[in-house]
Amino acid sequence: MTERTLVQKLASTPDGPVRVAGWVETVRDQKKVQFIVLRDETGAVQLVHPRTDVGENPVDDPIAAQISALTHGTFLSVEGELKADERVKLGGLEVKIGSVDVAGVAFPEPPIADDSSIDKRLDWRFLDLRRPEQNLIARVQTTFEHALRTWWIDNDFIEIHTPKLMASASESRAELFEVGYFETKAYLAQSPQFFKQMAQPAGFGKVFEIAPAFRADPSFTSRHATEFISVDSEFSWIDSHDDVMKVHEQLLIAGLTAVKEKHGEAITAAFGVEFEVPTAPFPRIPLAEVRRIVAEGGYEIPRADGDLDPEAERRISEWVKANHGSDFVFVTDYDSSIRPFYHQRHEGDGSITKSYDLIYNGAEISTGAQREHRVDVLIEQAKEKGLDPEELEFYLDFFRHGVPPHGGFGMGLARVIMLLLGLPSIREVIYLFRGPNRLEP
Ligand code: AMO
Repeated sequence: MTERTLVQKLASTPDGPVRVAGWVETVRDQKKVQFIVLRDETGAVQLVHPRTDVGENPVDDPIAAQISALTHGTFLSVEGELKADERVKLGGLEVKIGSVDVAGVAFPEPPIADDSSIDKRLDWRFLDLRRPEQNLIARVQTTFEHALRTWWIDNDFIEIHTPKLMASASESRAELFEVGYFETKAYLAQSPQFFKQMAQPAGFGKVFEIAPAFRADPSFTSRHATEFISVDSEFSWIDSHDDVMKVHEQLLIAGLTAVKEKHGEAITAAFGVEFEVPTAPFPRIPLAEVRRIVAEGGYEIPRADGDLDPEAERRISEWVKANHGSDFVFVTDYDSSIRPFYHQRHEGDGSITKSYDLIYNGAEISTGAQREHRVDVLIEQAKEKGLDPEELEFYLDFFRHGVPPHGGFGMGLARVIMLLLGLPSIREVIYLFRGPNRLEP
């Protein structure tokens, strides 16, 4: 049997015998000639079968009968003759069918169409993922993750895998998933926060992890999932959160450069987005200043001393784009009252933390900070937040046996991809979305 050629490779394959395999996108069953558009994971190709003139006896053209019976979505393997032909709109080539081998028949009525609602499409996610745009999203994410990993490895970071089953909360008591654990109970990790920090007293220096995180967040926004991939890094010997931001922006530049090089044109064709690779340094604006800018722009943040709401994020992003030409902005120096106990506070002004949120194209993608590594201060801050230091003993021990100053960040992978491609929801970019009312498929 002729070896299978991927559709993408046909353009560089000489005319002659080939075998292609994929699923039926369309069939045009005409009187004299039949066409199939066959798609595989790399693209689509036109297959052609000129009907044999069989007069009153159509069974004498068994291939024609086979093609007429094909349903949309059926997986086929086809042997035939490849021929370059400029007149063919789809890729300037076609394959004249020699034989058709049906591998997996599809029901005649596809359960979803291109204009189905996102919920319906997610019900049939494996069919939805056959769309070329979905294939591209998955490739963009692959390239992005690979580039991040390469950057970390080139810069001597160690990859860690922290447990997702935990005895206590990792971010906050709210939004915690509880699971039965033999005679007791466990919690799903909301973040690798404590254990990536543990790598610092462990003497690892610089670490990263790309792994799931779980939040029992009941909201139905376009940017929240109950399970998401968290891109995390943590490293020692920093002087402030500015050192964390420097790593963060270099990492993102590496990731976006790779995506631009490999998929820039395809992204523009599929999503109409012409994204720019950012340059360092990204603008840095303290939160107090952001509040002022947003207020001057005529928007009242609902809670004056609270976090930015989505509208404020959108507005500061717009302002930064207009005034600094940047798609990214680090909003720095968050109030201690709205940050976790482990964020280090400014010397001389304990009301603000050495922390930041990174906003990209209008929405938060990341939180980072220098961590408090002085155990007495850490205990005080935990108590102030209403936490019981006894429950945190395992974590506090990290800081009792020698630890360097350190910091890091966590970044939501799906949010980055969504905002990069200008898509309306993370549901579009997550392989299988998990939300309050979605556990299947
Ligand atoms: P934070 O809670 O801000 O910080 O989370 C970091 C980033 O993770 C993403 N994210 C989510 N993505 C999808 N669905 C969710 N429910 C969800 N929740 C969070 C966001 C967010 O910016 N430990 C700290 C990070 C650190 O300081 O290192 C943390 O988890 O993109």
